[in-house]
Amino acid sequence: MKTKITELLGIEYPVIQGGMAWVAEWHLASAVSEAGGMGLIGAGGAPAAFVREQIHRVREATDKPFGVNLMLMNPEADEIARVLAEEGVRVVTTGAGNPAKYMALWKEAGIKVIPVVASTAMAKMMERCGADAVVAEGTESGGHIGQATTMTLVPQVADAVGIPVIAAGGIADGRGFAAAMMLGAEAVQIGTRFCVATEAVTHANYKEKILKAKDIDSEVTGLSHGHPIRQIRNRMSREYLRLEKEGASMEELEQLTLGSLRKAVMEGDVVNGTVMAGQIAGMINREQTCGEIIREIMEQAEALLGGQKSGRA
Ligand code: TUI
Repeated sequence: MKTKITELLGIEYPVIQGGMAWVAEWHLASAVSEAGGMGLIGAGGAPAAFVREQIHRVREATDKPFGVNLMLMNPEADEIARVLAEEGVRVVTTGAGNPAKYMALWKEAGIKVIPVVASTAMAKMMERCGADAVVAEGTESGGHIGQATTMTLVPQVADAVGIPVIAAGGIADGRGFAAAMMLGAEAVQIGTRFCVATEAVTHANYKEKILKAKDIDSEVTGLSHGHPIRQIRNRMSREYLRLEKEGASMEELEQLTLGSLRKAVMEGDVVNGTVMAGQIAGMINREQTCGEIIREIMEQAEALLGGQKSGRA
């Protein structure tokens, strides 16, 4: 399937992998890219040297295009931004902030820059700064989220900017893909389904939480201090919400969740750790390889978009 995004990025299918902290390292990124999508290394909160090493690992594993997601709250964001330019990474996506100050550096290095946005205002600002495309990420997504739903955000961002729009949040199969195209997207970004991919190093306990989750098993913490995080309900999320209701300070809440994503993803502590995942987790019931996931989504989407949907008219 050819779209403005497959052309821009030189990929076979308009499927971008989410830049999930801890989960999106070289195994997953290279597997998604090998399967014809756009694999991403998620810098998350990692140091710059780790990100550089991950870039080298992906290059050893695949010749296909891949990118890096820079989480802008990373304390080494400035250093990582320089590493991405030095390494000549083809594509950079950004999350959880405004990447304007890195734009000139990255454009000079020939990098395609795709900020993740959660509003039309941010999308327009990014277009003015020289972004090549934007990811419009709805509140259905896992992790750090905005307020607008994918259904409302994607068409409004598509109307607001001239650059291509990638839809994210609540998309995990060919139906979601086809719907995103109808809303004006040129590609989709998928996180939660890739989080349980065979190639993802996500701990088996974390994968199981996603595979067993039902439609309403996620909740949002951090609304009171402006850093909302969607995660699957567990002891940690309940404790956080209890403290938040009692008016706990931001410092106290930060202390509670320090290292909690790592604890869940790497150590498999899905009771006291933070299990970030999107609302679509309820629909994800099988671990599959990245190749199987992408093929399944594209076959289903092409049947729907080609008007070949079976059933009564
Ligand atoms: O970045 C994400 N999702 C994330 S990052 C993350 S790592 C983390 N770990 C622990 C605590 C906090 C974060 C987990 N999930 N998605 C992209 C995204 N960006 N969603 C929303 C935004 C966003 C929000 C506000 C982008 C820009 C923005 O602008 C604010 C500004 O600075 O003007």
